Amino acid sequence: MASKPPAGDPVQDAPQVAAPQHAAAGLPAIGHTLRVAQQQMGVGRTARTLMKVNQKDGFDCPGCAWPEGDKRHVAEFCENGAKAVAEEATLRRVTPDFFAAHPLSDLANRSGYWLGQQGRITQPMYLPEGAERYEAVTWERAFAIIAEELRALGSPDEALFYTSGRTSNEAAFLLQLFAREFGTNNLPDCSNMCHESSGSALTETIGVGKGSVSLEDLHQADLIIVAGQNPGTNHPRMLSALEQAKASGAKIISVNPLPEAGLERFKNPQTPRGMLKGTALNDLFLQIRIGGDQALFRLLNKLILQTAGAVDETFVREHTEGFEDFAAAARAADWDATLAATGLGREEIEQALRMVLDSRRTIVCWAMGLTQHKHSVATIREVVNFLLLRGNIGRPGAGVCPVRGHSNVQGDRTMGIFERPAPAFLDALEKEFGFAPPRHHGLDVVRSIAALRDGKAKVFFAMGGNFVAASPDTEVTEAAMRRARLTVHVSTKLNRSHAVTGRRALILPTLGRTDKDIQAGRRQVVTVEDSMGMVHASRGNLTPASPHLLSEPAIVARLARAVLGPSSTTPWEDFEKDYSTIRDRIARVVPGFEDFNAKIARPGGFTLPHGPRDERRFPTATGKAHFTAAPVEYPEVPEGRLLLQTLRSHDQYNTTVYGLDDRYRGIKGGRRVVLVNPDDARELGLADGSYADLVGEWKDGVERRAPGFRVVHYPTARGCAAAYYPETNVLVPLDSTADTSNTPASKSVIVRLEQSPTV
Ligand SMILES: Nc1nc2c(c(=O)[nH]1)N[C@H]1C(S)=C(S)[C@@H](COP(=O)(O)OP(=O)(O)OC[C@H]3O[C@@H](n4cnc5c(=O)[nH]c(N)nc54)[C@H](O)[C@@H]3O)O[C@H]1N2
Ligand SMILES: Nc1nc2c(c(=O)[nH]1)N[C@H]1C(S)=C(S)[C@@H](COP(=O)(O)OP(=O)(O)OC[C@H]3O[C@@H](n4cnc5c(=O)[nH]c(N)nc54)[C@H](O)[C@@H]3O)O[C@H]1N2
Ligand SMILES: [Mo]
Repeated sequence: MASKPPAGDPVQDAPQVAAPQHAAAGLPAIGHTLRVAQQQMGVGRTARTLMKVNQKDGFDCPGCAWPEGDKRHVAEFCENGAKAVAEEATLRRVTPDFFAAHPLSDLANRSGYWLGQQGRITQPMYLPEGAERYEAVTWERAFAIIAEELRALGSPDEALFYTSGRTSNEAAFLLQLFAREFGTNNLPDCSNMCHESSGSALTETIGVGKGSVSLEDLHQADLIIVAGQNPGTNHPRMLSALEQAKASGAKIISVNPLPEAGLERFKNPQTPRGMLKGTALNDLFLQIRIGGDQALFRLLNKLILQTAGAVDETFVREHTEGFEDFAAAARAADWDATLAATGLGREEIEQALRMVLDSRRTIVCWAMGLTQHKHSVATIREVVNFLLLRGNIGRPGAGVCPVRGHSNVQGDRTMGIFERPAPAFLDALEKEFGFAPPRHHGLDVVRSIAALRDGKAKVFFAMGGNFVAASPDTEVTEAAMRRARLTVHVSTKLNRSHAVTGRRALILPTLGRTDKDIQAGRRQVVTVEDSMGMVHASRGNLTPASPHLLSEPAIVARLARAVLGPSSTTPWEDFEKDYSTIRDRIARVVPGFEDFNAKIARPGGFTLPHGPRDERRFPTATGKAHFTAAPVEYPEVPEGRLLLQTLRSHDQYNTTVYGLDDRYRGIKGGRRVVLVNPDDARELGLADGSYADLVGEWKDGVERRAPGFRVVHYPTARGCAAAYYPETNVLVPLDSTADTSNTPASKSVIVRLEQSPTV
């Protein structure tokens, strides 16, 4: 039997601390996986479900966007993928009785962990203006309420349509189509807080905002640099790829302020050797200061330029431009300034340089450690400079590898979920559907919050996610959300965004990836795109949590009919009945999807074209890849302050908290911890085990405080600290964002630590 959700709340946050671990996966991970899964799903459902994860006839794991290889294991999932599946396939239920027992004021006082543990939502729920409680509502009435509020707006641009990256290609395509037919490009998405900096930097420099490597490339590389990423927790299946690369002789450099266990040693649960000893992954660990990466890559570039024969001159001449300006900037890089920015030693950088020069095929992988800083776009452009210099793009074993987060975040963008759509995309939409899409840009996440705050946006509709908890500046965001006339969430599980609402609110419960989706008597499939541009089908196999759930495509189709009425000539009803008719339209609108339905019938799906990867064709304005020369920046931290990064524990999926442990980092039973270098802690007079308030310091002078964090002396880089998100989002100022991409700078928050009474 599956266990009951936790009864009490607020959750007792009483962290216990042990020494961090030095290896990831292995036997403990398997035991943990099965325990978590059975608690939520029971034994039979656990077996049935886990056997279908990432199989060619199964469903795509709702965890991360790491791709599957062509040869699949019987168990093609990881510990954290299994947790993601268990959260969704849980037998626990949130019914109208639950909402009758828990008024809004009660829900607003619960932790995100408690809310998530209550189970799957079973019926559409409505919170009328001034009401204390959500009440059950029919789908017809729910759509009528949304239609009424949308039609009452002064302009379509007063509505916001948010997407979180689990949404299928089919649902995403319909949502952007509906929003644009309604008349707005206000399509903020989780990408705005995630890999937007990667998209911006890559589009500017190589012409495509996506990664250029495949799994085979990783297996063939001589050198893989993993910068600002914790794959042991967030992309565990990537460790198998790194292991395989090492077996063929690759070297790995990890660049990180924290020594992450997964990068130290990997115990592959699928091989006997892996279970016993495991493989050491890191050949060199560069323990960089937060935000020092641009300076590091700039200096490496200077050193490459100074080495005879190190530059791939043919590639630079034939395929790039901007080399002279870049080279001048790189030559000006200075050892002392770099050592100060990075906190690294000269010998370490020289060792890295030798490894770079010894490698004929180099890949750089990165995630949030590079994308969530003020100078993130400039940092990633410098990574591109680094790869271009030695021709490491568009040939086997080499390239850029931004490792995406949500399982279909890359696909959602391909489908047109973007507040700044390319004119060519809108042209194609106009030609196919015969209406004139709005041409002016819409609002991203940060600008959407400002618009709500300023009363310029009035209806907020979310296709998944947990906007209120995932966004920066929690107090500002929550106050902004409360000003909305209507907030609507299409959700599988309860979260904070259902408790912090506009004047009226709706919760629309939907099918998840694991659920069987039947429309007009026929089983439907949806499709997703992984981090490496592979598109494939996903088929859920579980009986849905309740007969009242609608699929995401069905919700958008019915909403569109309710709002647009007979004036829309789009065949919304057909789309709902048969998703292959949506794919026929995608095939005509989005390049690379020709013969979409035929291509996904092939097991494993197909790979989207990528000019730089496939033929060194760079679709920039000039047809060449661009070297760039931004000034080097790094965060300047005043005396007595620390630079805080807000990151994930091993037991969470973004704002969904699976449990209160962070096994690899030695933390148990609590999340309010702040990891501080022991030398910094001593200088600041903070004993291990004492408690401190984290107080943000930002130019607006507003005090942002996160109280009661247990200080943990931890081997992070000097001057740096780390604490979990979303508890620390209260500290991230809304206007502290990356240049160009406008991504919240949630990895560089200047804080002071104030002793707080022991809690
Ligand atoms: N189990 C699980 N899987 C997930 C998620 C999850 O929450 N749980 N989330 C998904 C999503 S949406 C995403 S975007 C990804 C996130 O995947 P990650 O980016 O791995 O996630 P974070 O926990 O934010 O870790 C950031 C890493 O960057 C390092 N870092 C921080 N600042 C710097 C810096 O300035 N320089 C360098 N070089 N390193 C730095 C941190 O120490 C940490 O190792 O994972 C996806 N997969
Ligand atoms: N401080 C700080 N803030 C951050 C980050 C950080 O590192 N630090 N990371 C940022 C990043 S990288 C990201 S991607 C964002 C994440 O932001 P979001 O994507 O908005 O947040 P999630 O926590 O992933 O959303 C979880 C909710 O999605 C719903 N859900 C789950 N599955 C489905 C489904 O199949 N369909 C539907 N309709 N709903 C579903 C459930 O109701 C669940 O409660 O957070 C960002 N915020
Ligand atoms: Mo993300």
